Amino acid sequence: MFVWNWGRVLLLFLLICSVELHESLWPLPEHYSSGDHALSVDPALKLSVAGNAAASPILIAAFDRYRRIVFKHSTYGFSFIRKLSERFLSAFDLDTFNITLLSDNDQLQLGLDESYTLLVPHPNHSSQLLIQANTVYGALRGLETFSQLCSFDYTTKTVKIYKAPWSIQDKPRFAYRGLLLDTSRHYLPVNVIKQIIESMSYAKLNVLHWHIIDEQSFPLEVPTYPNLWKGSYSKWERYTVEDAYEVVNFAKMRGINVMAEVDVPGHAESWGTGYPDLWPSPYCREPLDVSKNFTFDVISGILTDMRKIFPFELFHLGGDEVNTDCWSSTSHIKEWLQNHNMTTRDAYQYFVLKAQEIAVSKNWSPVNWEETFNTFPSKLHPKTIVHNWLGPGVCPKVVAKGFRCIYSNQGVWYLDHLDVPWDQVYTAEPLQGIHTSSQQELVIGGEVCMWGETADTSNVQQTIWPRAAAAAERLWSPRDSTSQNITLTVLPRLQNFRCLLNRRGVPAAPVTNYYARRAPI
Ligand code: CP6
Repeated sequence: MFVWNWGRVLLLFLLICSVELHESLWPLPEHYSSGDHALSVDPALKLSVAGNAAASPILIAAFDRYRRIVFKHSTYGFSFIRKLSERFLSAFDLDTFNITLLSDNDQLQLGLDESYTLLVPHPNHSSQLLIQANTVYGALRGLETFSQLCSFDYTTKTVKIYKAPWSIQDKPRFAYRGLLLDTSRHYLPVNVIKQIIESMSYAKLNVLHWHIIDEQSFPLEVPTYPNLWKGSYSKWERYTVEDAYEVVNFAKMRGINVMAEVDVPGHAESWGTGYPDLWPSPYCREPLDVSKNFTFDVISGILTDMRKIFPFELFHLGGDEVNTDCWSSTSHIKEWLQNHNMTTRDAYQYFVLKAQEIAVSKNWSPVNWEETFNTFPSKLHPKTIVHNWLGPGVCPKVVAKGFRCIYSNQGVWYLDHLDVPWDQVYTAEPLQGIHTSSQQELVIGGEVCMWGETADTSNVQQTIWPRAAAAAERLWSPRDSTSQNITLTVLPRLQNFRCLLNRRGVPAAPVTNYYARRAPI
């Protein structure tokens, strides 16, 4: 009995210490090695950029952000004597950050090169940190990793990197690492969206899927059809075109793409507040009226206006949960179906394909929820990316047909499902059931979904975090880097990342297992 107790105490002690001693990186890099030296970092750390993008504003702004994060506790200049001695005795081990960019291409696109090498030297060898990356976005990922190596030493009041020298070679496992935000069920102010984008960059997520509009509200300004945003909850709960630009640019500065969604033909009731002709009838308001050219004129107008705001090559057209009862029960649509010799299922296909053509004509690759594939798999435009959500089964079928796929299995990656514990989020596998490498390559990644019915400004960030981070590591780190006994190998590191989010001002919730079992120690 006593022996067992002491064993448990010792185990607990080791666990607590391991939080301190274990690598604290999240998500885990592809390759890394470390040593056993501690280095101090100069708060006046100089940025020295070599290569093709000597004055990249994205890099310079990022360096400034990370400087603020790393040197939050800086006491540099605290005393005149100390300042003098630091100046002349060069009291810090690391004084320069050398960043080399091999290309000056700062186009944000799917599959862009986010790889980087980060070197923290041996103290006797150099006083320079080093990042080498092919693009500025790779350098941003490297700066995030660097910031996670730094910690404040409260005894010496300096920022230190432990376990130097570090050699880190890293790149993402998947090109698409997304988070869905729903601003239709609850409006989210622009500042809150920005905070979430900022926090995504800490976990190396790189796509914000902005589910802007749905049946409940239409918050976005569309200049071509200015009555559409009459479907907003109020005139304060709206996004101007300028707001949307600001979100996209804020995200770009952090290497994050914004993929907008216009979910048709279902999930669009709010459009009819401004243009009631879009409803089958005032009494039956969904899906959008398939029989009118006006419906497709409006979609075309929305996409024309949105094309100017959203440069990302993917555009989400929804297509999920379409209940066609209003089509078969509204007389003018029923007549139209008969004249065109169409069933409601044919009309659903007709609608989705027509919307796809509009998106493709604007040089977008269309993304659709999986029902479109499940209903007419051979008819979809070849550029289509199918977005999974109904359980884990569809991506194997999608890639077997040669389409690309995004994994979002609602059983594990719907963040509004509060009863899903972190370890189930973590162990979800986008490539489950897909065995050939040519088919695996068609899974471009995955996305966690923060649906807005039960989340608004008051709780959205603590619902996203920390579980979105579990998915972020699944999408970034090598498949088998951390597969065994995740309670011992992963949980302390996730708890550490959750605390890092809190330290940076992100209200991430504690890592609990919610209503499910607690993780055994
Ligand atoms: N809204 C839209 C939703 C959902 C989907 N599309 C949804 C469905 C089921 C659950 C959670 C969310 N709220 N437009 C499905 C893709 Cl459990």
